[in-house]
Amino acid sequence: NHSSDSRGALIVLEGLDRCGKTTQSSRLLSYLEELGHTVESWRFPDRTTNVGQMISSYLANKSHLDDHTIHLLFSANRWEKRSLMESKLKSGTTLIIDRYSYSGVSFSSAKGLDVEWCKAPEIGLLAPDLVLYLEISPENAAERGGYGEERYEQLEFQKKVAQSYKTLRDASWKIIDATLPIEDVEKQVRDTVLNCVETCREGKPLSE
Ligand code: T5A
Ligand code: NA
Repeated sequence: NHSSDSRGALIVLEGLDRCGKTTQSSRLLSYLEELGHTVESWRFPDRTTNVGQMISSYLANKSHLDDHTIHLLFSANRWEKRSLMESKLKSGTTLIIDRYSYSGVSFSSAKGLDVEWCKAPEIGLLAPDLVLYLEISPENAAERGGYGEERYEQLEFQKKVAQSYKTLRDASWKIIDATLPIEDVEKQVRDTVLNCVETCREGKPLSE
């Protein structure tokens, strides 16, 4: 029984490679659907677009790109979804997004690119209402299934990414212990999102 202009929440999952984002976003999607919310799960990179295919080929080590170039492609991939994102949120759909601008900045700055330069192309994208950071040590993540298949899945690099993420934390972040069993991680996620979804429904403004 909420007003017609109530909006959906923009919920982002972040963390090192293999921290469990995909697992948790599909569980969160089912949970919110069961509660009667309109919800979609998205992910970045969105590999279905032309830009996304260039990114996917780069991540699979099938192509090589300058560090600045790939950074801007990741950002462009978010920009190409921005207007759809805004219309979904405004029409009341909650979006659960697997990686967003924080990934863009932390992975590129871990390569040594200037952090302010990395942030610049993200300015004007929609700001998340909640960032769930699935915290796990790089060593622990490396023990999980499928590790090492893509470009950035290397222990020494993931250690640098973890350090960059630490410098990006802000008030929208909630740190989740991602080393626990899947169901326990899920419980922490559930406990955090409901309040956020409610605040957005009640009219918290969307920001950039
Ligand atoms: N990137 C991305 C940038 O550099 N810039 C950007 O702007 C963006 C958006 C691709 C890469 O691109 C970089 C970051 C990445 O290196 P991706 O496709 O999201 O990004 O790649 P990953 O983060 O590696 O995604 P994965 O699907 O590989 O990992 P997830 O989603 O974090 O983990 P998940 O859920 O698939 O789980 C991994 C394994 O662990 C198990 C699962 O069963 C699975 O086998 N698992 C658990 N095991 C024990 N306990 C738990 N609690 C577990 N949860 C899951
Ligand atoms: Na991966």
